[in-house]
This record gives sequence, structure tokens and C-alpha cells, in this order.
Amino acid sequence: MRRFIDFTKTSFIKSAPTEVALPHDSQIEIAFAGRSNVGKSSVLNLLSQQKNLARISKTPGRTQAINFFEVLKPFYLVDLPGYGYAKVSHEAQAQWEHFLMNYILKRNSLIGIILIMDARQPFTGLDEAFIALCQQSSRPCHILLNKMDKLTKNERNITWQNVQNKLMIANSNFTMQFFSVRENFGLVELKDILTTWVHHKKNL
Ligand SMILES: Nc1nc2c(ncn2[C@@H]2O[C@H](COP(=O)(O)OP(=O)(O)OP(=O)(O)O)[C@@H](O)[C@H]2O)c(=O)[nH]1
Ligand SMILES: [Mg+2]
Repeated sequence: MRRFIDFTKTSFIKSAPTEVALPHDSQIEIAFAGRSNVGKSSVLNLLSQQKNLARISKTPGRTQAINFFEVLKPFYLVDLPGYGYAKVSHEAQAQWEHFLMNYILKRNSLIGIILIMDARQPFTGLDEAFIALCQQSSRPCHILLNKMDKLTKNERNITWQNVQNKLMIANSNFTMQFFSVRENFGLVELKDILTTWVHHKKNL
């Protein structure tokens, strides 16, 4: 059987509210992105088998920061704040978008992006804009359609057809899977993707 990277020793490293605070020593980063409330922190906690890992850094009022977690020495997972958070001011939103854009386009150590969407409402306008940004950055992007447990079997089939069409229209080489934190569904596939990306970059 294939050996996956061990994510259970993952630990919180730092919270970077501005560009200058981004860590300099990281060599390999994979970022978790998506709309507010889609389950980014929940996926990170499930992956690391630690109930409160992603919440450690979740200080109220600092939601605009990028949070770094170390899995192994040169490999970080990065929890990006959710986009489209209505309670943030326009100015803060614009600043955040600028920061996010620079991070996705220019961060040397960023080797891939996990984009999480709510399976009940995938490909919103903001998701489409983020996808365009990922395409521009030429980094691989893997989409998790999370909260699959909220869909009936029939809804899953319809959703899968719709989202496949979306990706084909975008003419992208993105990959995609259903996921459910609640039902612990899709974790092996996700670990497989993450392990492949990291090994491709460096033999850890
Ligand atoms: N039913 C269901 N609920 C989920 C699932 N994953 C996460 N949730 C719930 O969705 C809510 C938001 O989860 P978070 O992990 O905080 O979402 P987030 O994307 O990190 O949110 P922000 O940090 O605000 O951007 C919580 O109440 C979770 O329990 C899932 O697979 N199924
Ligand atoms: Mg979160």
C-alpha cells in the first residue's frame, strides 16, 4: 500500500497578517482556500487528527491573517482566511484581496492549492474569480466539494455533472472530489494528492 505523509504531528507555526510577516524559511507550502464557512479549518483538523489545530490561531479580529502549520521540516500547510466574509469592511476586504493575490501569484514556495467549496453551493462568483487567479498562477489546484453529507444521492449525481461541466468550460487541469468532514469521506484521496505534490517537489 502507498505510504502517505504523516499529518498527525502538524503544529501551528505562525499567523501572518501582512506580507512582511510571511515566513522566510518555508520551502514547500500547500494552501487551503475557499469561501468563509466552507470548512477549511475543519478539513485541516481532520487531516491532522487534531480537534483544535486550526482554531489555535483563530483569534477574533485577526481573520485577515494567513496561518502556517508545519507538517514536516520544509513542508507547511497554509490556512487562508475565507473570502467573502460579509462582516469585514470594504477597505479590509480590498486589502485582503491584494494580499491574497500576491500570495497566490508570487509565493515561491507555494506548490499547490486546495480549494474548498460547499457541495450545496459550488462555483459561486467568488470561487470563479479565485479559480481564475489559480489558473493565472499555474499552480495545481485540487477542489474539495465539502459537506457532501448534506446532499442526497440524486443531488450528488446532478452536482457532479454540473461541476464537471464547469471545469471543462474553464479548460483547466484542476482535479476535484467530494468530501465530508462529518462523515470522514474523501480523506485518503486528499492525502494522496498532497503526498504526490510534495514528493514531486522533493523526496521527503
Ligand atoms: N455537515 C457538515 N458540516 C461541516 C462539514 N465541514 C465543516 N462543517 C461545519 O461548517 C462550519 C464551518 O466550518 P469551519 O471549518 O470553521 O469553516 P472555515 O472555512 O474554516 O470558516 P472561516 O475560517 O470562517 O473561513 C462548522 O460548523 C463545521 O462544523 C461537513 O463536511 N459537513
Ligand atoms: Mg477557518
